[in-house]
Amino acid sequence: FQSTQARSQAEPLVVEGTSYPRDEYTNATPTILSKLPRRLHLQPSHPIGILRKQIEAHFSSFAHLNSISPIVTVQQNFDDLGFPPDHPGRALTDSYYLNKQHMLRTHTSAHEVESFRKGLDQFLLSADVYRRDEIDRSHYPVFHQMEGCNVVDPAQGGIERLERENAEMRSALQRANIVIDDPTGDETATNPYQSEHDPRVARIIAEHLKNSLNGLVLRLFGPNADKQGEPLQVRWIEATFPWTAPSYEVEVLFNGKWLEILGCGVVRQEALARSGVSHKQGWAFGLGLERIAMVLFSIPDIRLFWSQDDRFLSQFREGEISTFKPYSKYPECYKDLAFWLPERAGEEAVGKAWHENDFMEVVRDEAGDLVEGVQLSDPTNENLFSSRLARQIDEFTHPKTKRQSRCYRFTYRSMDRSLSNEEVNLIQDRLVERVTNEMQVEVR
Ligand code: FA5
Ligand code: MG
Repeated sequence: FQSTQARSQAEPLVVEGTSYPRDEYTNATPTILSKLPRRLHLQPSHPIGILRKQIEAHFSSFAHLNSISPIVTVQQNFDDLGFPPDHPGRALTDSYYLNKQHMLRTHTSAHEVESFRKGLDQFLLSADVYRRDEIDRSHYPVFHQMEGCNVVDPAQGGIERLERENAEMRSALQRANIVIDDPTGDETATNPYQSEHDPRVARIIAEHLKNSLNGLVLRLFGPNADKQGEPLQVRWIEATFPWTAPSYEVEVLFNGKWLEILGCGVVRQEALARSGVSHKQGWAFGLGLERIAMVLFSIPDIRLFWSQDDRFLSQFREGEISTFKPYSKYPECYKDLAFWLPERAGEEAVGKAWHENDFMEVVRDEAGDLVEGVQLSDPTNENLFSSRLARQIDEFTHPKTKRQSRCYRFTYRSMDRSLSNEEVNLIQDRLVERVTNEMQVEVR
């Protein structure tokens, strides 16, 4: 953005007492940086803190790390984990950078290598993570993840220990009211064991990972399944992460919907070697705390986690999973905005000049949590809002000039109070001004 560049040579960015010289990568906004001190996962009677403690109780023999700064190097977040240089996650449109070297972590895996290097073998690490994204009821640019890692030294009887624990966990799961659909079973052509692993050992580690996580899912979701007398349903899906092989995702059926709760896998020996512990082997997972908390506490909107309204906060008690009772919803207010995208020579240039996430960032910066959703819309057909189909209609290209037009509908609503039309107009006016000045679009 021009405004960021204009400031670039001036004062450095000061975050949590450290200063970071700005450069062409700097894209972390004040709105985003204002979330850093909140530390929701450390609050004992906040749903995110309550859920964290429940999972820690399940992995009680693990070390529990909870106060690691969200500012990491690009090396920690991507390079150490083997992300290729052209991985889309690295793009300025997807991640928040303080500068070329420093960023807000996009996942808790950013701390795996340094933790292994410190000699940590079994640990849970919970933290706030930051990603540039769309705006809706289940996406927010800050959320919380928990990393879980378990590595052992085969020369110290580590594999035999995993085998003993597998036998215990297997029989506990057999007695439980759970149906596990796992077509990922042994290695497959598309999800193979690592070539440097003995297949017997790789199988033991993968089974230990699966038993541990099936047990966790049972502990978190099981009581709800019991109430209805129906078994809890879990399914395992093949996945890919640059630092694990084989890799999986886990989904849980809850209220008739499959919910993706985590990604995981057997840690690649390259990552362990980078940590100076190439003699160890083991597994890692990363789960999303909001996704699980929304379901367990019946919280309908991800923005509520950030509410400081007593009607939200007073509903939760340390150590208790309770059902959230929505308080009166304040009325919503719609605003439409249509504009032409900047004109560029080639199509490639257009793609580079305009990215929707940049637009969303300006929206978040001006409207903060008052905006509930922003959707491409067709002003002539109300029913198309929030549908992916709407994109085809609302990305209109002028047949002669080839200019592209966009129409967005903004839904404004406060979680805590009634918004006046004047207040919303003021926000919308500022927003239009910034979009016009900074993104070279022409409002229609
Ligand atoms: C990861 O972030 C990997 N670091 C997970 C991992 C760890 C893999 C260790 C292997 C070993 P992913 O981007 O899929 O993967 O996110 C993991 C979980 O975070 C998801 O399953 C989901 O529960 C949660 N999550 C991801 N994006 C969002 C979002 N925008 N809002 C809320 N939760 C999210
Ligand atoms: Mg995923």
